[in-house]
Amino acid sequence: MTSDLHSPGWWKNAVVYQVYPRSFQDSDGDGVGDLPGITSRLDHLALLGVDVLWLSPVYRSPMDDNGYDISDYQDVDPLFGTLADLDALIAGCHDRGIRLVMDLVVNHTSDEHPWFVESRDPASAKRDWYWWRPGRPDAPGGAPNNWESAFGGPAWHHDERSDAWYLHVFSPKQPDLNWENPEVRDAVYAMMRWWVARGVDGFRMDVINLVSKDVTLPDGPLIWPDRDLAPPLGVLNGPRLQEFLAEMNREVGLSEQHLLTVGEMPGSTVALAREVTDPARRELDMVFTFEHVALDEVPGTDKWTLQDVPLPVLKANLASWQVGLAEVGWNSLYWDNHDQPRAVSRFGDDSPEHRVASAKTLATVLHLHRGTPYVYQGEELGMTNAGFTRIEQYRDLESLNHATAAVGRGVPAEEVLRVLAVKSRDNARTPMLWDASEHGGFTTGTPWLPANDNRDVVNAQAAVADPDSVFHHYRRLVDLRHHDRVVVDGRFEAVLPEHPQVWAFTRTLGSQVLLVLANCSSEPAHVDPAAVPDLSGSEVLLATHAAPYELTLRPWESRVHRL
Ligand code: TEU
Repeated sequence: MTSDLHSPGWWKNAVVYQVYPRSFQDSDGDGVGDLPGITSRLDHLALLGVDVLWLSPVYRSPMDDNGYDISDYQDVDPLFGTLADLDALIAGCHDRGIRLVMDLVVNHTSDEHPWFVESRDPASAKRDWYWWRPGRPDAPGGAPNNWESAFGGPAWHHDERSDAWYLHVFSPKQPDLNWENPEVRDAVYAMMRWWVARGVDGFRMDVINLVSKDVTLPDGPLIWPDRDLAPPLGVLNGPRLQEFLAEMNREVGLSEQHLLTVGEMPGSTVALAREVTDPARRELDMVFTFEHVALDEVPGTDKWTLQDVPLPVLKANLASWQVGLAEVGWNSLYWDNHDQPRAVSRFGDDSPEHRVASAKTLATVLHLHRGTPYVYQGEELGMTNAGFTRIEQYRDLESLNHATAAVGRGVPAEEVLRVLAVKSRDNARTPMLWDASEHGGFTTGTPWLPANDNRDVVNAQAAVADPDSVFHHYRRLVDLRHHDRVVVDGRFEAVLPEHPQVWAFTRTLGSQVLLVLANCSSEPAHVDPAAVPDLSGSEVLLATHAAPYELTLRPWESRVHRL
């Protein structure tokens, strides 16, 4: 059956659904989601109509970063189940015509991975598998350079055993692998082949553009006035990135077997993405850009600053990727994932009055762009941010480290909490809401993060029962993509790029033209009839509101017209 799922370029017609295992469905009452839980909910994905399940990490892990710190790449953590449970999930997906994509986290391992444990011995054959360096007396704290970790604090950890330092771009429990060493790359490729043989259909590659670094490990520019540490720019998009990607593709047979590959690439530009996703180069199928999810931070700072995003800026950013990858390459499309706040709270209006329409309109806009859309669990219900008001409610190490550091620098605690409530990764990690019961049907025990308060209104059971729900709107969008070639292949053209409220664009394939009109505001918006194609005689394929279809759009009203 699996082979039927793999034809060349199949992922261009596909919609991917991301599952964050910890928060999807608990089956054994320990308050943490698990593999049997996911398998028991596959009919929800089938009803939505998605083609691919991307599974965030379920590998053995000390769970410092919820499984993005892996201590055994070829086993399942007991918290989530067993390898047999994973085989059952893969089979359950394939039975429904859904492919399964694994999260591949190979920029770093856990510090408890046997490779790293061995490498702590300076005489070990694995010493060079990681970035061990002597300290530098003139660098902050005596570390090898001035890099700050993505989770705060220095990116180097001193190991007393050999009086040397190792690099960790993320937490100290996530030492970076040294991809310059061919043995490291061979070990990674062998592990990937093992998963392909087990039946997985592709890989989402965690921070894959960090695997090639500037080997001189140069100090970063000091851009933060209050810190002596700098962003580790030398780890991004290194000189051997494309060589490594091509080698991986060849050695694992990624393109050859038509497996889906998507590289998470913070700091990627359109130009780099175009090269990396050029099918002729056989590197990756698509990448995740970070540009549009960084627009709401103050430039030159970190993510913990708030800035309004004028609609023309957001539209222009997505349009630049559409245009840049129009002839060569392919886009991924996303609002949400396990690291981002909830889209309806961030880009929409999560008030009771506008939540449903704004969630639908954001979905319409995204899914009508050219590229492969990704839906993050609960997005299809219009799930909102967590609404935490106390630091004790947070579990994410990035959020907690930031709070400690910011308070230490004198930022008032209320201000820290205000920003966390908007930006913390835990906003996306509260339990999936299945029904209106105490923990939203996620667990019979005590959930590791509390279920959102609005589960009486926002839950899958209610959404499936209501033909006008956000869920059924997503289902129609998936269906439209599956049945209308113009959604997949049509050329993108922005309309009204400067309009402060309306997101409008056309998609054209041969004589077929679709026009998307979306009011991305909570006020009525007027569209000048002279500025858009003639709508008379057009067919409305999908809309948030019932007719009449006028050029004054109601708050968060959106429509897809076939001209
Ligand atoms: O995230 C990569 C990444 O760039 C993070 O710094 C991300 O931007 C940050 O969490 C946003 O605030 C990936 C994973 O998606 C994330 O969950 C992991 O924590 C991280 O890599 C390390 O594996």
